[in-house]
Amino acid sequence: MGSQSDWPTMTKAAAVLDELGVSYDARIVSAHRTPDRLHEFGKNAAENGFQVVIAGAGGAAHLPGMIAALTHLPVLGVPVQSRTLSGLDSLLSIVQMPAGVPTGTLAIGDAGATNAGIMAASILALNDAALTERLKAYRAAQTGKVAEKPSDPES
Ligand code: RP5
Repeated sequence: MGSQSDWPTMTKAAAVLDELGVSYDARIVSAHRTPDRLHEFGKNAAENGFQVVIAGAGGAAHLPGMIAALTHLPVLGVPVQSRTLSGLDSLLSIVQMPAGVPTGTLAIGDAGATNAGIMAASILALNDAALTERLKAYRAAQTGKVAEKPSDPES
């Protein structure tokens, strides 16, 4: 993520990965404030054993696109909800990548972070039968929580 201030959002991705038993490394890598760290991370991510990168950033959110420029690994971008433009700036900064440098772009905010975690797990599950089973169980449990009829709101 681009900043400590992104962590309340990105922790939603971490929570899903914890639940699905996927190991990860959460780091602060700012495209603007720590460009050398960004370059070092992106260039060496595959060699260092990473298989998927979830990159969350807000505002002028260049982090996901720059990581995607530096690695062939799949990069999932999470537009963090910004204070001034509610994350529309983050979304547009991430989603409009030029052809040839794909950055998967999730929804703005918590939903996007949660879905990035699930999507990262589903990519990894392609080569991991045990993870596939955990992912299927996660999805089934989610389905099982949806009632057919609404209950009355508490007064
Ligand atoms: C981006 O700027 C970060 O990803 C964050 O969402 C936003 C604001 O950062 P802070 O000023 O809160 O550190 O680089």
